[in-house]
Amino acid sequence: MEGKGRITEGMTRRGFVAAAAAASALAALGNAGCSPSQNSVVKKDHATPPDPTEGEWVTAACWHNCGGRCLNKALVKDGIIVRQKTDDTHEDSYEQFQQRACVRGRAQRNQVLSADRIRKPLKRAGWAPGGGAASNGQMRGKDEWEEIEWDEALSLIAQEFDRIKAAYGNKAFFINGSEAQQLMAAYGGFVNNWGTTSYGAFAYTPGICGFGGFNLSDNGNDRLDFKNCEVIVLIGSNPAWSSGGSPIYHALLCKEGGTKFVAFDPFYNESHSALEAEWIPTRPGTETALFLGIAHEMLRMDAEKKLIDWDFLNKYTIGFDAEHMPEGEDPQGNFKDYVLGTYDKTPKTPQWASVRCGVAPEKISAVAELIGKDTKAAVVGSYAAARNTHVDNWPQMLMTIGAMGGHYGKSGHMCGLTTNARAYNGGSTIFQAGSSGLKSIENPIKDEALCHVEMWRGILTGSYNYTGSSSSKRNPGVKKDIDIHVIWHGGGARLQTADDQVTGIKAHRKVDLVISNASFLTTNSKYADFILPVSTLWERDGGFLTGNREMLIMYSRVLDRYFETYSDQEIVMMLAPKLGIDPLTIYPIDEKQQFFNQAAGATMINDKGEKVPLISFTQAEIDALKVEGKPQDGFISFTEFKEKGVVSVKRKEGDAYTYYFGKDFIEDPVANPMTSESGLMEIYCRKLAASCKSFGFSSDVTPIPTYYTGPEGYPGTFAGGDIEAGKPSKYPFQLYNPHYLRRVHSVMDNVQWLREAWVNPVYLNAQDASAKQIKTGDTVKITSPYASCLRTACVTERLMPGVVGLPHGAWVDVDEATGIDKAGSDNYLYGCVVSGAGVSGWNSGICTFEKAAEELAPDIDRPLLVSYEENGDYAGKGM
Ligand SMILES: Nc1nc2c(c(=O)[nH]1)N[C@H]1C(S)=C(S)[C@@H](COP(=O)(O)OP(=O)(O)OC[C@H]3O[C@@H](n4cnc5c(=O)[nH]c(N)nc54)[C@H](O)[C@@H]3O)O[C@H]1N2
Ligand SMILES: Nc1nc2c(c(=O)[nH]1)N[C@H]1C(S)=C(S)[C@@H](COP(=O)(O)OP(=O)(O)OC[C@H]3O[C@@H](n4cnc5c(=O)[nH]c(N)nc54)[C@H](O)[C@@H]3O)O[C@H]1N2
Ligand SMILES: [Mo]
Repeated sequence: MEGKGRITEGMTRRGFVAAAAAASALAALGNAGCSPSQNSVVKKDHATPPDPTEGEWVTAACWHNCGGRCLNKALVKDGIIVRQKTDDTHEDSYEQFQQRACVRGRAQRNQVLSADRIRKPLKRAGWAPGGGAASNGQMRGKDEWEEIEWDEALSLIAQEFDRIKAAYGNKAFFINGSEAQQLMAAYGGFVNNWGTTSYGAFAYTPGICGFGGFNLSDNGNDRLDFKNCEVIVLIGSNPAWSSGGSPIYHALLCKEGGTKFVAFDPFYNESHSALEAEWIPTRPGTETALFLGIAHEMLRMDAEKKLIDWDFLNKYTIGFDAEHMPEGEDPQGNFKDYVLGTYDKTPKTPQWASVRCGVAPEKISAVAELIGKDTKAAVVGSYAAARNTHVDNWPQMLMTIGAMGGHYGKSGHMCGLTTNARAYNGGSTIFQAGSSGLKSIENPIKDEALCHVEMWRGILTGSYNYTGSSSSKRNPGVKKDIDIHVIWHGGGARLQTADDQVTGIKAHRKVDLVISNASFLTTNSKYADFILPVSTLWERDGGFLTGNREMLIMYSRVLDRYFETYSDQEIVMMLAPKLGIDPLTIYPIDEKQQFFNQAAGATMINDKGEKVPLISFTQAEIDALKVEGKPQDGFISFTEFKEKGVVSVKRKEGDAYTYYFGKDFIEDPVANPMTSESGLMEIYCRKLAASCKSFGFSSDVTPIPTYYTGPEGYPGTFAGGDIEAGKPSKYPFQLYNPHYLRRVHSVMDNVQWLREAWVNPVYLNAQDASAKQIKTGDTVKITSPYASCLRTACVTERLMPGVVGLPHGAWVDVDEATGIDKAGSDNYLYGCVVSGAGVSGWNSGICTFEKAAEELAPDIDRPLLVSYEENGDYAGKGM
């Protein structure tokens, strides 16, 4: 059919790249396998550097969820991007640092203009409306694709929606993505989902037990104070890889100022090496045991060494000892007696802890001594240690250790989270964009919502555990029936990034219709029936991005519309009338006006601590934008902001932005209580145990942070989960997922520059690998209780024995003949293990591994999933 390119097998994007290049990439893998390769097959791209004075530098969005949101500029000449650069808007200094882009940001044009960017809607060839056999669901992920006109695609979708709504009602629609959800709310409602994604056990517990906000690094002081720490104890922290922007720079300044770093981590990572940290290998998900051991040692040594801040415990906490229990509770249930083993006859000694967490007993004692009340100490980390099942009390344990040392509310002392783009720089955001002016439409369906961990199982089996519709209103879990017929991925990467992907694929094959709004043949798209190609932020009118607290980015349009791609809002605007909905009820104002509203409403905290308007506008600027608005005064003119792309502040000691976590509470706990029932830090927290139980998943959380285990994680590596008996299970290794430099979650996995630079191996400990005669570069098959995948080994002393590190986010690539994934998709190896408050246990996996029979090609040589011939015809392959 005219204009309907069929997709052919085996087209490789790199067909035109010299074979020699492929050979050199292979050679690089052979000698490194772990580290960036030295050669570059993309040198061609830089052969004749363009003249940076020709063309226009435009601020280009770097919008991905590493959180960095750094300054990225594109040199546009005659509508073509010829070069990229980063922050040179001011001199880099300690007081005002530059917001510089990372490898991914600098490779962004290779994403936006990638050969596999989808240009026109695609329909799965074997799909037909009507549901059941007509949808031919088992072919999802295997079928061919055909190009289809927008109008035809949206009409087919609308007819199928109407059919399904009439037959099954709105509870048949499982919808992701904010714009798609807005449309579906207007259409009568949809089934939503919820989960703990990043935060793990920090998602629901800190507020209940009085650990302040959990939001991105709120527990750290601001960056100017970090360097006052004598000691920084890291618990799962790798800013060099996973904190976009400046955090590793702030950490380095601490090191240069003489701060000692100690790191509890299964991996000796790039940050540890940069900070010259003392690495203490620690098994994933075992921190509660480890810190019970540390608490034991602080208690044991206190009489002699004065480690515990008793005044702090007595004034600001409840439940530490029998004398400070909440009224009506059994005094024997206090924390101190649990640690000392007074009643359960099991003192939580360093030896007891060591068996569980793998840390040598003498290290446990040494760290206990290091974080006493008279040392300026930070005990901080990311959510990583909380992204485990059966650790719902880890945040409370961490809070307890901080309270024992009195490490809150003062200079050089802190305890809790310091993570993502705001790591090493706590405190509220200085710059904020205004509201777009859109009002959100409430979802009429309030009595259904599936937890990420079990949502695919729920859709597949038709039964799930309902726990309330919002995180603030969890109620006792009840089994409910559900009958989903439509999955619409209007954003996010759920099928790739949520738990239990094997079941997820089956659930996708079961329903009548799957739609994916996407720019590439992502995992969501691969198992869909319609792919609606979305524009990227480089092709939109502008917007704001924020990463660390000291800056705000305003990006602009870099490219015209790319082929036939549209924004998610535009897609909703086109689909709504076909469903009988007036699009103006959803978007009464257009995207240009939304942008202006955000700009005009943007604020900053000035040097006196007052919130003031950020951007000034003249009438001429407003007219040029073709929007409605009034002139206003602000800190920076719209034109200057647009040209620079970034605003930031110059910091100095003692300025209005100085921040110490918990200071207000410490100064006056009555006037500024914590969010717990008592207003204090609850080391004994009745509500925490009750709340975790009410989800209906498991009932092992106790009012004080005690040690308990689940079926996987470290105990799962032993037969019957019995660590002390020591007999290995079928899966004797712990499996966990470091966030990887090549990608932002699943984003950019298809960027060839990054594939070449970061090979995405599986990290294996040297002893473990040599016991199986595996060396770096060998292909390894990793098998979990759920499935297997292939990866190339990176054999290293940097990973502790017994642990396997599979980087997070590779797009699954299942060999349909064997069921084995060739891409190393993390969630292909995770199942449905639900515990406590529904935490996704990304670091709680178990596995075994062996040398694989087949040799895996480097990712750079795996074909891109979709490709267009030079003449613009569609010629990719379906899988
Ligand atoms: N096994 C395992 N799983 C994990 C983790 C782990 O460590 N291990 N980490 C977890 C964590 S911390 C997180 S935060 C989640 C992240 O989970 P997700 O948010 O699902 O992950 P991303 O890959 O960032 O997905 C964003 C998707 O949106 C697309 N996109 C970008 N812009 C637009 C747009 O304008 N419109 C549309 N329609 N799409 C757009 C991107 O191309 C990408 O496909 O993953 C979690 N999953
Ligand atoms: N390049 C890149 N940057 C990212 C992302 C990305 O995908 N890619 N994702 C972004 C997002 S949304 C998030 S939430 C953050 C995640 O950022 P992080 O939480 O910092 O990332 P991880 O790599 O999972 O873990 C950090 C360190 O903790 C260790 N670790 C893992 N599990 C445990 C554990 O149970 N105990 C202990 N003690 N250590 C453990 C790891 O070995 C690693 O060294 O990164 C953000 N930044
Ligand atoms: Mo995250």
